[in-house]
Amino acid sequence: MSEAASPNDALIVVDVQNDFCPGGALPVPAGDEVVPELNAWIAWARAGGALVVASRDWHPAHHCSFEPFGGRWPPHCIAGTPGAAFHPRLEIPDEAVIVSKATQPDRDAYSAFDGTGLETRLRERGVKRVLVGGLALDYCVKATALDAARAGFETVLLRSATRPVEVHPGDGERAVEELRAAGVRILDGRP
Ligand code: VGL
Ligand code: ZN
Repeated sequence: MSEAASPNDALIVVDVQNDFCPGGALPVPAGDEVVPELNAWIAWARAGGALVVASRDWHPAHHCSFEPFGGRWPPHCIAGTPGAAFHPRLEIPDEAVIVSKATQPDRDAYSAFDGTGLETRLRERGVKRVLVGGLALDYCVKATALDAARAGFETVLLRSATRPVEVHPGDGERAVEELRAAGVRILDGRP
């Protein structure tokens, strides 16, 4: 992006947590490769006075999305555990807004907007445009960007700053096409 960031922009860094990176409980292939990309976007956001939001999957130990409790995923991102911590090289500013999601045992939530009050917080700050990257492209990044577009924010997918988990091959590209069809701008590369 050749444009500078502005206070009307928000960068949403979705679920860049140890459990979604190689070695974690639910690893996204090459998920850690988003870290330097997102650090470049965080620097861009800070330089222009944009808001930085970091979401985290923050499950109770008996979450309904976990296989032992009838869900589809191995247990992951249990609140307060090392697996739920942000990747150690992710440079989250002190002033960032941290959004914890899927915190109720009986309900999953992929989008950073789902049950978090994020839309209201963005509106209160006059945010018009949101840029979305992180993990995983075909789940929480997709859901977050779709919600942002539906809420009327100008929405940009940071394609180089996200990776898919691809339970089914091709899910990543399908997610990109779904986002494009919903009016989301797809942006490759760094700022
Ligand atoms: C996610 C699967 C389960 C994600 C969260 O952050 O994309 N995926 N929980
Ligand atoms: Zn989860």
